[in-house]
This record gives sequence, C-alpha cells and structure tokens, in this order.
Amino acid sequence: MSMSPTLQSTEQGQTYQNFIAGEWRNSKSGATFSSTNPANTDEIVGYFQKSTIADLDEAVAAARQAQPGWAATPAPERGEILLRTALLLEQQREELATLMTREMGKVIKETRGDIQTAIDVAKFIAGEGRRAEGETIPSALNNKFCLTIRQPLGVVGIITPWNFPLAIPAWKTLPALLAGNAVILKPASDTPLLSLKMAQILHEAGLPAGVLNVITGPGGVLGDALASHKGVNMISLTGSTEVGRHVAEICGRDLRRCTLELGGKNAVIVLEDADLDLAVENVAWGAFGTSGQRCTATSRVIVHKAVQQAFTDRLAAAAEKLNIGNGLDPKVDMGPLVNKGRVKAVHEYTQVGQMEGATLVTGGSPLSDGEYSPGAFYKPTIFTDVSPNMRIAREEVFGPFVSILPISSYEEAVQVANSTEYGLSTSIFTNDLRTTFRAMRDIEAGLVYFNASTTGAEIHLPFGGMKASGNGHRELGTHAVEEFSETKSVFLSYPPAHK
Ligand code: UN1
Repeated sequence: MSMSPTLQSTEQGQTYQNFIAGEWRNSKSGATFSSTNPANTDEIVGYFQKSTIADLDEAVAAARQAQPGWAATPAPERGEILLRTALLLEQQREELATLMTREMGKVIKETRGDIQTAIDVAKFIAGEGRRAEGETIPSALNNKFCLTIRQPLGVVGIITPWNFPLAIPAWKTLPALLAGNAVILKPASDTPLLSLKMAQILHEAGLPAGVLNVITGPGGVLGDALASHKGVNMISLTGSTEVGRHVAEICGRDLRRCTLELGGKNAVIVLEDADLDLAVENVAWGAFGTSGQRCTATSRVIVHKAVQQAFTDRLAAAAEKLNIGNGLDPKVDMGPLVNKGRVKAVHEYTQVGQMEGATLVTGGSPLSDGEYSPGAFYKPTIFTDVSPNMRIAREEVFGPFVSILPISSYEEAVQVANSTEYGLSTSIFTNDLRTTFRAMRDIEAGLVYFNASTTGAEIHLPFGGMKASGNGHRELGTHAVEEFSETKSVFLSYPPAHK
C-alpha cells in the first residue's frame, strides 16, 4: 500500500487528508479547515479536510466492504496487529506527544501520558485476541450443551473529543477492531491530527484497507450523519452531555446501539480528619491539570467547615504557584485552554459565580498580556462559600475552575456530592475506615477514589459514569471488547436417536 507523504513531516501548515479505504483522500468538498496551536493561535498546526456526507458515504462503503474479511481473520491475528501498533506508538511517543501539545495545549508530561494510555490499551486489547470469546454454561435439560459466542456488530462510528486526542480514539477504536468490526472515526475538529496518525500506524502494523477510516470535519453535520447512517451499526461517543442526548435521540429512532461517555461535576470531599496537604496536592492536580479540561476534572471541593479556611488558603497558594505557559516547556505546569472560545466560556462562569454571591479566592480572569497574548490562557480560578444550588456548583465548566462548598458532616457531604445531575468521579479524603466503606456504598459515581484525585483512571478497570455522565455503559476494563460485540447464546441438543 502506498502511503502519502502528507503525514511524514510536521511542517507548519501542511494539509492532511482523510483516510478512507486504505488511501489518503481529499474531501469532495475541496475545502479544508485549520487547526491552530492554543499556546499561540497564529501558529497553524495543519489544514484538515472539511468533509461532507459524500465523504462519509465513501467511508461507510469502504468499511462495509472490508468488514466481513476482517471478521473472518482469526482474533489472535487481529490482536497481533494491535500489539505491533503498541510497539510503533512506543517508538514514536516523543514525536507524537510534541505534536499533541502543539495541537491541544496540555503540557508535554500529560501528552506523554495520553500516548502511554494508547500504548497500554493496545497491549491490553491485543491479548484479548487470545482469550476465549464466550462461556460454556450448563443446560437445564438433559443431553443439551449451552454456550455463548461473541460476534462483531459490523461498522462502528466513533466520535471523540479534543481533550485526549489519542487516548480516547485508541480506547474506543482498538477494542472495536479487536471485536472484528470496521470503524469510522470522526475526531474533534480542534485535534484531528493524532487520529490520522493512529490510522497511519495501524496500517503500518498491518490493518487491512477499509477496516479503519478516519474523516475530519464539522461535528454537527458529520456526527448527525454518522449517527443516522443506515450502514452504521453502533455509535460510541465521548463528549458533552448535551451532544450525548442529541446523538442518543438519533440512534434511538433506529434502535442503534449507542454508548456514551459524557460530562461530570466531579467532587473531592475533604473531611475533618483528612491529610490536608495530600488533599491540596491532589485537588490542584485534579482541577488544574489539563487546564481542567477532563470529564474527570475536580470541579467541586466539598470541605468540612473545620478545615475550610486552612484548605482554601493552601489550595490558593498552590494555584498561584503554578507556572503557566506553552506546554512544550518542561517547566510549565499548566498550558492554555484548547481555544479562545473556551476562555470566553470559562470567564462567563467567573461572572456567574460573582453574580451568585460566591467568593472569588484567586484567578478569575484570562491571561492575555505579553507572551500570553496570542494564546488561550486562563488563570487557575477558585471560588469559595459556594452553595449547592449555584450554577457554579452544578454545571460543568471544563476549565481551570473549582468551587469550594462548606459542609458540617459526612452525611451532608454525601448529599451535596450526589446532588448534581452527573455521576462520573468522586474522591474522598479521610483516614477513617468506616467512612471509607460507607462512602464506597453511598457515592453516586462510576469512579470512586480515596485519598487521591478524581482523575487518573487505569485502563484495565471499567471506566464510565452514572446518571447524566453516560448511558449506563462502561469502557475499558476486562470487558472492553463486549461493548463492541453482539453476544449469541447457542443451545445444542443431542438427544438419543428416535429409533
Ligand atoms: C476524559 O476526560 O474524557 O482518569 C477521560 C482520567 C483520564 C481519563 C479522562 N484517564 O482523568
């Protein structure tokens, strides 16, 4: 297969193509859009295809054509391709991390982690190719044997966000492929580059043409068309709760399988007996790491009144110490937001917090002077004396923005923690074993941490949220491949012959 040179070099402003049927192709629209560096929006990272429904139709046709052959390939062989992918990703880790920081903004230490997540997923899922694909289960009847087999769904449409430009595309695409599906991947328009890189690497690793197709372009048009396409059997989306509801409605009309990972309003509970320095360190990381742009970011701290002042002072000191700048500089702790639109959106929440009567402790404005002026920077922002009914206590901000809510008991802390529509990740700082076990039971969240940040999920455990943080599915973990498979129950009877 011939590889277009477009992905080989990373000169500023080069044009990238869609990956369809094993080939690099321009969009039929003839139009492109640019992706810029959020630390310096004058720097164009690349131009990408502004794809249309005609391009999507081509991608779906290619996927449908390739899928039966891929499904017929033994699962261990499918796994081998993922293992080779992991090794290629390892070789290119530094180059890919640098590109990701340039395109998305998060600091190089974090983009290395993002690539590492993809490597870990590739290795873990590769091994799934050699596991039994089903169960054998005793029958209730004589002379009967029962088993289950797992089969691919067909073509899976994957829609990914910009905050984990490789990790999330990888953790959806690789299990979908291992299960024998063909995939159409539509990455976020702020960060399409790493998905194209992943396609290139998978094909170098031996993935047949048409099994993975990547198209870039406007989420509204392409997302809706993908979710309603008669040639697509399933949608897997990570994004906002608003977009998730919309996509689920479209899928619902055709009863198309749809798995959603959506927003969060993740809380850290700091009880009276907490190790305050440990709590401060972890809240600073959870709230300001990735500039707060994670679905698992810490955006509320529910803190016992007895330690509220001490905690707030120490957190403010930690926030003010953060070195903000271009994430490629290894001394920088926090990079920009993904674009200037996000800066505006976060700043609106600062104004909402002030109008609602919460106390601004630190931050609360964009950073736009001098070296910051061409970038999308916002100061780490802390509000205290926030009450649970305020919008800044309920709505996902997706920025370096944290609300401190005082409480006076464990019971009140749990009630406040559970009082939003979301249920993704909650952490509790306590040294009391009884409180630990009660919280494990009482917290309404798919991820519950103790004495740690709300971020930092491990790929071999199920990942996902309760309530409006998803629609009841879990990704990753030991059942990652099931999300992308049909299960068939098989009943074999072998009664004695009739004569
Ligand atoms: C997300 O923000 O969409 O636990 C996922 C974490 C990451 C995953 C976040 N590993 O924060």
